Amino acid sequence: MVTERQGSPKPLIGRLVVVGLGLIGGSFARGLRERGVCREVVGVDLDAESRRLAVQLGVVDRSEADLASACVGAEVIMLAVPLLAMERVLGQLAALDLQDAILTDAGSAKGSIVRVARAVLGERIRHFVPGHPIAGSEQSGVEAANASLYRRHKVILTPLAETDAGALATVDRLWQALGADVEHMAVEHHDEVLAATSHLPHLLAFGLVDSLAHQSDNLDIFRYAAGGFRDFTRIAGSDPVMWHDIFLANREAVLRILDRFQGDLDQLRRAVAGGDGHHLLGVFTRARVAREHFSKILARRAYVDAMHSNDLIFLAQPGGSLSGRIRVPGDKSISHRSIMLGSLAEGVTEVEGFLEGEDALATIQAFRDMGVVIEGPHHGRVTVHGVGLHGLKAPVGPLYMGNSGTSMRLLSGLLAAQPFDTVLTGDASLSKRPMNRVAKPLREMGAVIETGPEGRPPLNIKGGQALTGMHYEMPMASAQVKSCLLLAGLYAAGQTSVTEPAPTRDHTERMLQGFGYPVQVEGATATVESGHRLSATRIEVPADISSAAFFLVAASIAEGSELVLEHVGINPTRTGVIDILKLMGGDISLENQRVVGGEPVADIRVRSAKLKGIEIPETLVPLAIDEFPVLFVAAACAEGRTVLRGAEELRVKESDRIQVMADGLIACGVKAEPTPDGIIIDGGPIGGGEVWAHGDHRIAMSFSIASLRASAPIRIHDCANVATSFPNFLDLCAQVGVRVAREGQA
Ligand code: SPQ
Repeated sequence: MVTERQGSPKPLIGRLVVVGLGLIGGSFARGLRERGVCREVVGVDLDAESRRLAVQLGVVDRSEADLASACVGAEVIMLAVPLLAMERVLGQLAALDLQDAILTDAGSAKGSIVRVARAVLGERIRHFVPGHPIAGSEQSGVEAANASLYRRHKVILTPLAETDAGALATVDRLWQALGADVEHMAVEHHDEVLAATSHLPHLLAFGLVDSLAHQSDNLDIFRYAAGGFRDFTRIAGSDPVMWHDIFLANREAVLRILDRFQGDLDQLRRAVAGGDGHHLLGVFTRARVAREHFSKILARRAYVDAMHSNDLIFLAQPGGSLSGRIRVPGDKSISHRSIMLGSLAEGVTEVEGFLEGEDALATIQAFRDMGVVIEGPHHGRVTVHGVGLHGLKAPVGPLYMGNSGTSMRLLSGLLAAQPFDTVLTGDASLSKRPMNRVAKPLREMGAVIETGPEGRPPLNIKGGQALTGMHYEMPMASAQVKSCLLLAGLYAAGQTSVTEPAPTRDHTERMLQGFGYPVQVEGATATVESGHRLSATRIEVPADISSAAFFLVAASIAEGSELVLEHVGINPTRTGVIDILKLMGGDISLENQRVVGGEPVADIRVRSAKLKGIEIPETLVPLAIDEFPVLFVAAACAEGRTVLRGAEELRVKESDRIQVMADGLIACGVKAEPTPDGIIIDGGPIGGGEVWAHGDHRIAMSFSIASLRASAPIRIHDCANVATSFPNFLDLCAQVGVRVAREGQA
């Protein structure tokens, strides 16, 4: 069957010659031919049957056995022969008059090919563009040639210093025409990377299968081999000749990674022999999350499902009422701090009720990167094997904080005092948030910190500085700044005290005390002194009032609702949302109040109520700072006008929460007017509409709740980051009667 060329765009080049009509060369030829990228595609292969099939299948226009006659008038020559045949083919090509033909190749190791090319091509090396498509299939031969093989696959080109820019651009365009994602890399770097990511795993798979096959009880080994063995050794089914070529061609780089791996393997062996469970647990817990962690960093996203990294849409249906009893996930602020202080403590800290949201996971990962062994989270249980105040180790790369401002700001205080350098990075949203609020006072304590432009991330923190305690009058009410400085104060000479202009959440102060570290709190000032230790403890994280807030508003605005939220943290520095809703006429009562692990907790009963607009007292702003997006929804459902002032901090959260909420409310027909430090909202009917969460979890959830009083569906874009603080939000919504789901899954 001959495949017809698609359309007839102007060809990019004249004659393409593909030497080697296997899967790789055949797919390159076929893809370019079908797309009309070359005026003629000529195939060369020693095997007559491959040549015949290539023409018959439409992979090439014609095929030749003789390299010299095939290459007459060639504009681009692609070498897709086995690695160890490259030397021979390059030698033959060097003897031909190829004019200005561009040479390129598809070999999996580059150093050896480049060495040969330099030796045989002389001046013509300028026209050589080494390349490596990272694609393949278990099938082989020209019959498997697939015009789409390279679509969305990486192709690495390794241009040399002398490579002609025009030649490189042409090869770039050819791969791009096949839909490949082309990157450039130095030859040595390519070989190092591939040795680690591809060659070493193949060596291990071949080696393991062969080693087990040699053992006397080999039949039993293979008979009882389960999925793990099959998964691990799948690649031992690859083409032995091709892999033999690769290992010989990329010998130096493979040996380097193999030696490093052997060192790590020896350490594992010693740990097994010596019963060193701590080492084993460290390796296993880190490895378990490493793959996912790195893909998150590469996509520069928060810790959310790659499938939904771009635009996860929530579709919220109008109307409904709420009933039942639910427990929302653990408090985010307390979860972060449990990992930080647990890591710095001496002994093993057990955490219950941990929030398995993406922000708190970023904090766990950061401490794992600094050598702390952390088990879990599993059903909210985390075990932190503390290393003491001076036991953190230098991470090998930047610490990635995803979407989490709390992780970045609190960690900066801690890291400013470590003996090693660190770099803190984050996703697109976090990279826009102000960090001078922590960098400036830390510098006054002697820290050396560089920020990105305008005081934004990344933060480059120079280690080995001797910090000195100081007194700091915070210009803004921020628990993150306060906590950052208190953590730095654990290492600074003398006392460090922080005075806040208004009360903010005091989880750091409470938890430090819970770990046995003395903290003095007098009025608005908290003080720590270095020289004490943290002792491991048990932490029970209460349910997050910031997550409960969505349901407090939901049950208040949806007629006929009655809901109980269990075990919610009601730390007085966090209960502004309850106070504000009560001032608006909300029907909320606290039941079964108790203190758990130093934090007050209650079950909260909420019933629907006729809300009225109010002027929100400015003293309540820091106590409800994260709940304003959903309080704006309450205001939109209230009778009369609600006015918020003194809340300019809302403009520097995961999004500009004043503007983004105002835009969404207006899109739903609500009268909302943003002001520099707040908003004015006139309650009234809510229509349906299309709104954008701008990657801000709290905005996405707030508009989901608004639908309860909407007259038509609300479509909410960019909701993936809901997973940063409230991973099971949609499930709990469904459980209590809020009809919101991922679009397409209602
Ligand atoms: O961690 P992050 O991204 O800064 O999270 C937010 C949130 O809405 O979840 C703020 F956007 O919460 C902060 C909160 O606003 C968590 C926090 C803490 O744990 O110390 C303190 C508050 O921030 P700030 O800037 O007022 O100190």
